[in-house]
Amino acid sequence: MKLYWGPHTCAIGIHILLEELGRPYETEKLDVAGGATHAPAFLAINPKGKVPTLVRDDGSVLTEFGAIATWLARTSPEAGLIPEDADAEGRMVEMLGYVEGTIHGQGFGRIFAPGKFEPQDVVHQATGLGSGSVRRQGREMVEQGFAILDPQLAGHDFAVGDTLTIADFALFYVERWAPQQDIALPANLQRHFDRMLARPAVQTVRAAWGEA
Ligand SMILES: N[C@@H](CCC(=O)N[C@@H](CS)C(=O)NCC(=O)O)C(=O)O
Repeated sequence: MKLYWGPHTCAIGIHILLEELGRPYETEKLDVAGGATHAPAFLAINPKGKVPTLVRDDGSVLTEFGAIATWLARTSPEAGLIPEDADAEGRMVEMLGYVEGTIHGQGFGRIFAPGKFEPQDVVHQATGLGSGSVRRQGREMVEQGFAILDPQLAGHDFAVGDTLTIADFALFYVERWAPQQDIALPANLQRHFDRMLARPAVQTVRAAWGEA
């Protein structure tokens, strides 16, 4: 299978998951910031124009972080990355949804691409006439999201309780964006981030991405 990824993107969580699972895979790096995901050749693979994109061995394409992570975990059941317990599984899906939809999609989305939310805001910033309110709103949403998640990790090593699940790889990628945007991680999330950084799979992928 083949993972399409780009520097600084959420695809890092899927790349780390592939390493953790020890499954054979290849990768292709895209210049996402330069618009490579919107080139016709890539849109023919994933019309959404997004990474992570996974092309499986049968040629079928899977998109969306949670879907890719779920499929990888379900097809490597020995890794135990999806809890058997229904309540814990529900908590895992809850965390995935909040990280992907709210903290990433709504919060960091406003920080990285304010023009998608309010084109005038970008004009105002460029001309010095405005305050960049969309980015500020995104920042507040991220901080609020982190504040909501932080108590859930109190006394736990992982995103959902005491065992590694696919939610850890999602939480990791938004935690990783925080210091890049000068956003302080609350204490429990900082501990989680540090714990993830110490994992060999994370170090392998960060080295491959030129970050370590
Ligand atoms: N809902 C998607 C979001 C993926 C996404 O936003 N990917 C970003 C990088 S983190 C991307 O490819 N952006 C390229 C673009 O929008 O042009 C998922 O969960 O996989």
